[in-house]
Amino acid sequence: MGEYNPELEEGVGSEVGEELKEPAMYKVLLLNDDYTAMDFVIEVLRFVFHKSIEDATQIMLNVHHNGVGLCGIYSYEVAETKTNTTGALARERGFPLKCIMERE
Ligand code: TYC
Repeated sequence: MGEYNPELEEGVGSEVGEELKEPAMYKVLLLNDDYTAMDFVIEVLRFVFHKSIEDATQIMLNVHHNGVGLCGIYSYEVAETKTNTTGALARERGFPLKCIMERE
């Protein structure tokens, strides 16, 4: 997608040697709401984020109790794809589930 990608930004930070730095990483977070089915959240964590049933259940309950939970940390492109896929699946199923990405 041709959206804003800070990795491609020029100017400040684009100094000699920049290419030797590790690429920025992004947290993908799930937000709690009162309507999304717990089973659906577990499904998303299993199939989009490749979590085991046990880990997916733990992350879902963590979000349910604390309001937010970490799904994983990825490169910009991977984080963006997982965030968008989660949003699309939720919309398709009629759930208000919110998935966001945040620079580490
Ligand atoms: N709070 C939801 C419920 O009680 C479950 C839920 C968990 C929703 C995690 C969103 O990211 C979420 N059905």
